Amino acid sequence: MVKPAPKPAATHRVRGVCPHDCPDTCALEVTVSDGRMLKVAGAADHAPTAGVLCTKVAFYPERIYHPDRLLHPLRRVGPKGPGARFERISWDEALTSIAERLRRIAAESGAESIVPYSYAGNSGLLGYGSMDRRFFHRLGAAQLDRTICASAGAMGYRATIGASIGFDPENVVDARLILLWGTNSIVSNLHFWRLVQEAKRRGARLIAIDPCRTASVDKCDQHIALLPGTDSALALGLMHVLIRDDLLDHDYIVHHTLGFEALRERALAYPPERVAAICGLHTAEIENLAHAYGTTRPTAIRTNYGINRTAGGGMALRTVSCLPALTGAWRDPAGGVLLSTSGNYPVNEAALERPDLMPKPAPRTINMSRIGHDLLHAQPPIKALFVYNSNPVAVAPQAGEVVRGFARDDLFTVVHDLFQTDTADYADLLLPATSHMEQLDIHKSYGHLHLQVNQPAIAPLGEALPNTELFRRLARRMGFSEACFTDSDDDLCRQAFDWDDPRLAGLSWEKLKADGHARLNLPRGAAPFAQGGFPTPSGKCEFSSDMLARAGLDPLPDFIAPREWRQSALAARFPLALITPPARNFLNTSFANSPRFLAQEKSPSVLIHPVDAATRGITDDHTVRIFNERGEFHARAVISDRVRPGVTMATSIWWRKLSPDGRNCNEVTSQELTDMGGGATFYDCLVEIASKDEGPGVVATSPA
Ligand SMILES: Nc1nc2c(c(=O)[nH]1)N[C@H]1C(S)=C(S)[C@@H](COP(=O)(O)OP(=O)(O)OC[C@H]3O[C@@H](n4cnc5c(=O)[nH]c(N)nc54)[C@H](O)[C@@H]3O)O[C@H]1N2
Ligand SMILES: Nc1nc2c(c(=O)[nH]1)N[C@H]1C(S)=C(S)[C@@H](COP(=O)(O)OP(=O)(O)OC[C@H]3O[C@@H](n4cnc5c(=O)[nH]c(N)nc54)[C@H](O)[C@@H]3O)O[C@H]1N2
Ligand code: SF4
Ligand SMILES: [Mo]
Repeated sequence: MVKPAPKPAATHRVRGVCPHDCPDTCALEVTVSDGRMLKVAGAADHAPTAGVLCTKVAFYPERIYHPDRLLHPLRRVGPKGPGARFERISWDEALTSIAERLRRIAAESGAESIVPYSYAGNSGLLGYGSMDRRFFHRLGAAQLDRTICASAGAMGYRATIGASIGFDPENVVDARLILLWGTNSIVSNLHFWRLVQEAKRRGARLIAIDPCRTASVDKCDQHIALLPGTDSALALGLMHVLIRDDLLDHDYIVHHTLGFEALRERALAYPPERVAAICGLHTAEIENLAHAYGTTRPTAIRTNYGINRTAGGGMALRTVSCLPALTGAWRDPAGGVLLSTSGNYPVNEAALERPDLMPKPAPRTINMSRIGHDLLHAQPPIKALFVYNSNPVAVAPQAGEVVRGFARDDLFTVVHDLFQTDTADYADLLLPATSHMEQLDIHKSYGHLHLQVNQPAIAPLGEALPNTELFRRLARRMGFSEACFTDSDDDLCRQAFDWDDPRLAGLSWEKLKADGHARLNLPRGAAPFAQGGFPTPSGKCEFSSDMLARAGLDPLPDFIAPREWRQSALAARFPLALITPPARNFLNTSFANSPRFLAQEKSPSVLIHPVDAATRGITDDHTVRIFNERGEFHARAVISDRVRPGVTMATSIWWRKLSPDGRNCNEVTSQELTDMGGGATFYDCLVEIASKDEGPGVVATSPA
């Protein structure tokens, strides 16, 4: 008798959302069979995703079922740091010992000596900040100022435009001129790039403004390779020419802007010759760019956070975002500027995070971009650190100090993650986190205008818990009896938005849950500020800002030079400007422990211009030392004219322990802050590079 062939296991599809800190917020279709995730595809019915994923997430089952996933709570045995060993414990033991330690530390040193440390490793509204915030607020822990990425640019942009709102990215296909200003879209905003390509097919001209000739720049019509941190000078130079040659929309300026006369005076102090010298450009590049910008319609500027990582990062976004109001580019649906779309969503943060649970007066605030410094020097001292959604030992600036801070024997550290990251090596207790495939969440986006629901596709692996459930359980252990600590994830999703807001008309949590995604109720093909109506205090585009004046800052746009260049003695010793933007195959440190993507990126590398390499005797593909007063890391030299002389570029963010020298680029970055928003200044970093004389560069060790 012939045995019947085994029936193929039934498969089904679950709707998910990519949780990574990426503007695209793709809608996922997860194929599941027998409780196991088989594959992930981009949802075809979600316009921004259009059925396409980046390569990182297209191989998502490899991340979810990575052999190194943490599956059980662990307690460290032996010393902190690389090579740390852990033993398995039960959740009951883990929660009991965390609750005991936190209670004791709060009693002895005050709850303010406990610091939560999290960022956007999970960008869902529940995963990013909900039950965790309630927990730390109720505990009276220090507040965390989440400045590591976007706070400077967001504040500069808000001072001008009023909120993180710009042109609707879907409209960009109709632009005639697109400025890609400090954004490598192919790497970090792939789905916007698709729209830019469509615009190009329809005849748009693309101009990239970037110190490096990136993969995206290769596909543009023109490249303006300015020096890093000089964007506001370039924008002022463009304004100068627009004003001098009267390429202005006077009617728009009169009705919809504030402070033009003062801006005019400021811009007239930035003639193209002066700007060319600051930016390292030719005068003609500035003149021609201004003329193209002032005479083409529609004109769109896509900018990103790459330009907010030097001392004047806030001013950079502020100054660039003044441009469309001068030429009236906002009148066109495909015109204006876009930094982020996140300000379009009526998120109910107060309901999600419950700041009302905080004691009064409110506990102190710790700036996450200075965690190294504060672990070593804050007063009163930090006694406990609770890390989730972030990998500070690898991502925070001036890693030497960060590592010394984390290594403190008297510091109690809890880390909740999917993997044993560089940070996890310093944990007293290491807790397993579920992936997004294993939990419910609701999403806004910072690169499009849709709301989305992430449904759990599979059961939690091992004993992993979502952030929400971890803090729900901890709250119970701590005896927090407020009703909000029993809210389910479904309750939290319902609380996440103000459903009565007109932008959500016709939507409810139930309907969104059934449909999977929906566009905000904003008119399609519209221009947000065609008739003015900026969400600023004056309702106008504010060339002059009272908000900034009140904060003791210059109310007008200006050029703020990178901090380290201003110090000529420093610049003489460390003459190269290092920028460390995202690598294509990593997402910050996520995916940087994947054998597939490590193989793609090969090894930490640094781009050096042939002239700079020759004067230093550096040969291609050999290991070099990149160093300054803060520290040193090693990378493979790639000699290339993709960077200009004086500028070097090393893509980020490698895990330290998976790098040949056990360090990464944040050894040399600085903990100084930006002009606005207390932001990190990763790209305000002077270094020197020397040959390491070790033969060809070493390829990174693969974890699996
Ligand atoms: N593949 C991938 N995608 C990512 C990330 C990742 O790590 N990998 N990270 C995500 C995160 S957290 C963020 S915040 C976003 C956005 O992250 P951003 O940091 O904005 O990254 P990019 O859009 O790549 O833009 C950086 C570009 O700006 C250029 N640049 C650097 N300094 C300057 C400057 O002073 N002026 C100008 N004009 N250009 C400059 C760099 O050369 C680079 O090409 O990307 C997200 N997407
Ligand atoms: N030199 C240099 N440094 C930089 C940058 C740069 O351009 N150059 N970029 C900066 C920027 S823009 C950013 S945003 C930061 C990013 O820094 P991080 O936010 O630290 O980076 P990620 O790798 O996105 O996420 C960190 C961790 O969150 C974990 N995680 C994911 N989902 C969950 C979850 O649901 N629960 C828990 N508990 N953990 C989860 C991941 O496994 C990962 O280990 O780095 C900054 N550092
Ligand atoms: S990382 Fe970005 S492009 Fe890739 S799937 Fe996620 S949202 Fe989409
Ligand atoms: Mo970021």
